[in-house]
Amino acid sequence: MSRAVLSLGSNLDDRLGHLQGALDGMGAAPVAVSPVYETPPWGGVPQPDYLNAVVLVEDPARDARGWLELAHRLEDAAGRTREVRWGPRTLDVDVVAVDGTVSADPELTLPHPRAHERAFVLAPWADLRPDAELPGHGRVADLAARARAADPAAVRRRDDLALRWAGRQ
Ligand code: A4P
Ligand code: MG
Repeated sequence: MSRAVLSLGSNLDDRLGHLQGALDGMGAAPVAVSPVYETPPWGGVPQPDYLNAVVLVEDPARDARGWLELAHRLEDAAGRTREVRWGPRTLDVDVVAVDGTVSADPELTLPHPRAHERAFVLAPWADLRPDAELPGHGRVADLAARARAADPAAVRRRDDLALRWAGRQ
């Protein structure tokens, strides 16, 4: 059984629609879907605010590389283009963690090298699994609290927006 944590982000066009399209494209893999957060852009490139969410997925047939392939397929389906690193995008799907895997491979670094400092990943993940561990960094709820304390404006939960999902929570 392979379990992964996927981070979804969008800051162009129909942002919620892009997140919903990604979730729908995951088929039966999602086992938990986070609330949606509005987040100012991280990384210094001027661009619109993002909507971000986290999805926990399981699929016995997918290894770590298989989750990255799914991420890229979902980004392509949303018409994602790559012009500027950390620039605006219709859809970003990052593989945050796969089981307890640790890897420095630049094609698929695990856990995601910037996840531990990103409130837009940690806050939605902590809503779902506060006691989860980000390998090498600690408990997700503690990391989320630290990131939010460092920048209280980094995430704002949008309870007026929600991803539609028929599975169990
Ligand atoms: N790659 C390596 N490890 C991973 C991983 N764990 N998950 C490689 C996904 N990809 C991984 O990605 C560049 C390369 O990273 C890929 O070839 C992949 O094999 P990319 O998607 O082509 O480019 P990118 O997304 O612009 O670059 P990067 O460095 O992945 O950016 P991030 O870290 O994804 O940041 N601000 C807010 N508020 N919310 C956001 O969602 N997202 C970004 C993108 C910037 N600022 C943001 C947000
Ligand atoms: Mg990315």
